[in-house]
Amino acid sequence: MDKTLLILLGLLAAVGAAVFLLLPGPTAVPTTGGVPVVRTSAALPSVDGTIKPGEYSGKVDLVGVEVDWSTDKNALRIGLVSPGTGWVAIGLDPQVMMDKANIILGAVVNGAVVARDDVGTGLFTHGPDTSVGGQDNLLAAAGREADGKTTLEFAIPLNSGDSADRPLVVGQTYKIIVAYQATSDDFSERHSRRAAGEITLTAP
Ligand code: HEM
Ligand SMILES: [Ca+2]
Ligand SMILES: [Ca+2]
Repeated sequence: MDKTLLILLGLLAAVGAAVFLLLPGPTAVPTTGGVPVVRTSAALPSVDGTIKPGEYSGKVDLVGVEVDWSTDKNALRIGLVSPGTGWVAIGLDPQVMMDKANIILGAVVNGAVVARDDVGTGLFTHGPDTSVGGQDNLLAAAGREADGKTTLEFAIPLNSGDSADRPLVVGQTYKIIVAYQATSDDFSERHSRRAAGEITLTAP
């Protein structure tokens, strides 16, 4: 083989190895949201738009909205069932009223789920994390509308590392707010009913 070619090949291999070593390793949770890519196992709730009995470890009812939740090492999975056909939302760890809550909203529009990672931007306002320099950290979302009810299931990182979110710690109890719209899928439409409660994140 030609000597220059050998040197070139050697160089290529060295550069390849260097790039490989410099690449960041796989992170536990992706920091950009979007399409469902979630590690699932039989023991974990699957984000498929249907909540089966016993699928989640915790459950509470707030103004007619069923809230189910489970944690694993890195993620919080939530299932919501609202008595309406509009949007449904949960806000985690608000400071005052809606402010600073990590709000996830979802709606089923023409059979497809639309979900967004928001933040409480004031006492009665919220907006996408991306509008305040944060990221949409939804790992997965699925939904279903049937018999006048809306089911939303989603997963988020316990610690997104996002400036718009605060880390969630297993073992802690957090205040939550829940709201739904009876008929409108428009996230800027105010709730029909809303309530506050709390959840304790038990170990997986
Ligand atoms: C554009 C959407 C929204 C608007 C315009 C809005 C507006 C308001 C307003 C005007 C109030 C005070 C009056 C009332 O008690 O009804 C309120 C309270 C409240 N909202 Fe919203 N809201 C929106 C979305 C949400 C979402 C997505 C959630 C939950 C995830 C939520 C949770 C609450 C709660 C829990 C309260 C009561 C706070 C308290 O009294 O401590 N809201 N909202
Ligand atoms: Ca958020
Ligand atoms: Ca976020």
